[in-house]
Amino acid sequence: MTGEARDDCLFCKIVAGTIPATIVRETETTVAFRDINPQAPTHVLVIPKAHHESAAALASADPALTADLLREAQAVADEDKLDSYRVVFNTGAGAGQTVFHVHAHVLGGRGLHWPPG
Ligand code: IU
Repeated sequence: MTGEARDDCLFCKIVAGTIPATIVRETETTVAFRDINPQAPTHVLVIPKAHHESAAALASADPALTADLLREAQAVADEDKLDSYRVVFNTGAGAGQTVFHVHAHVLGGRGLHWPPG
């Protein structure tokens, strides 16, 4: 069920501390950690501690928690002193989602082109 930790979910394991991650911020509801395969000087993933599969599922289940992710994205940008940054929610395998525990990619520290490809 959405919201409950899953034994087979890598990001639930990062929340639980059983898989290592370079955590940069933690709140009551969220964890932010550096992506292991960074695509920009700042590439941080902000996740809810509760398991939700996608941004869409999270927005339906818990709008306040969705807002927490976006506030934390700004906090990450502030800590890394970014004037501008991009937040990406890959949603669905066709869009590149590989981990089905919702995560906001926070990218910055270099020029970011549009369209992203
Ligand atoms: P995606 O949007 O689902 O493709 O993003 C998953 C990201 O999780 C991807 O950028 C991976 O490099 C990253 N990641 C990580 O930071 N730590 C991990 O243990 C695993 C994946 I597995």
